Amino acid sequence: MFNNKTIFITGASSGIGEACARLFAQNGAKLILAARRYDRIQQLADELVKQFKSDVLCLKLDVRNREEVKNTIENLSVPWKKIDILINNAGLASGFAKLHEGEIDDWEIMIDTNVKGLLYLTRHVVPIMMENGGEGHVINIGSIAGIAAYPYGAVYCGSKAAVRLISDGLRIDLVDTHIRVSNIQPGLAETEFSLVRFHGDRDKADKVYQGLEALTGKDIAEMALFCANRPPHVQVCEITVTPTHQASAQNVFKTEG
Ligand code: NDP
Ligand code: 8X3
Repeated sequence: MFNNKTIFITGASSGIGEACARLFAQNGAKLILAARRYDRIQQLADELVKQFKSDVLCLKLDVRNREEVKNTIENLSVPWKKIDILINNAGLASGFAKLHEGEIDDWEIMIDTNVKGLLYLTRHVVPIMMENGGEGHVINIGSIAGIAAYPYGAVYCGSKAAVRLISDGLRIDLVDTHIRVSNIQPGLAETEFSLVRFHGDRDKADKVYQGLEALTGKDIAEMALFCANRPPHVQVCEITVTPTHQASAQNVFKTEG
């Protein structure tokens, strides 16, 4: 389905990004996998090469580092420079606190990754798409946190609200091209997300998903695949997807126990 298409996935070392890598590989795409944990993406690449004979390029990349993003993309060799789809997935919540009691370092990490990192990648990849005849697709992983704020999440929610409007703005800027822009807004998905948010506290992380059948990374990857394989005249602007027992960020039905 994606033969000869190159998909650049940020945050491919875990969760939704890893699931996107697996699903797009299964569907014949060439993959550029980026993350800070190089060993993880290398291991994933080895698996995908074995399983699907995929063509994979691994990049150790911290999306917060503006120079690193610029140099990495500029230095891509010719066959890899034709990027068809960018999945801006790298992101995180760091901390869970009232804004006036929060750790400023947590805010810096979230805004630098979720907002500025996504902007840096987009700034350097979209011109490549423009050079490729104005064809391409930017798929951002936003969140239902970007639709309505919830307690103890003001900065994370703000960062994902930014992703929502940046996606809308980019779509406006590219309206006279064939480049599509999609914003996927998941609800609770069981990945390493909560472990990262609670700074490695496994008990707190597990409690987030207890009593609920949460989404999986694969569920979200399937949304990305759906956006990507629409006919060229169809642009999926936004998808909001939650577990069946989640109606909004704050309205979740959980079973006892
Ligand atoms: P994970 O923690 O499992 O994965 C996050 C990924 O982001 C990792 O691969 C991590 O790689 C990467 N990442 C984090 N910081 C950086 C950085 N500075 N540079 C490069 N890569 C980075 O969580 P998810 O898979 O759940 O999260 C993926 C996206 O989905 C995020 O944007 C998140 O906000 C969003 N989301 C998640 C939801 C959920 O409930 N899980 C719901 C809604 C949205 P590494 O550490 O190796 O760099
Ligand atoms: C992650 C989903 O509801 O924990 O963006 O913020 S939520």
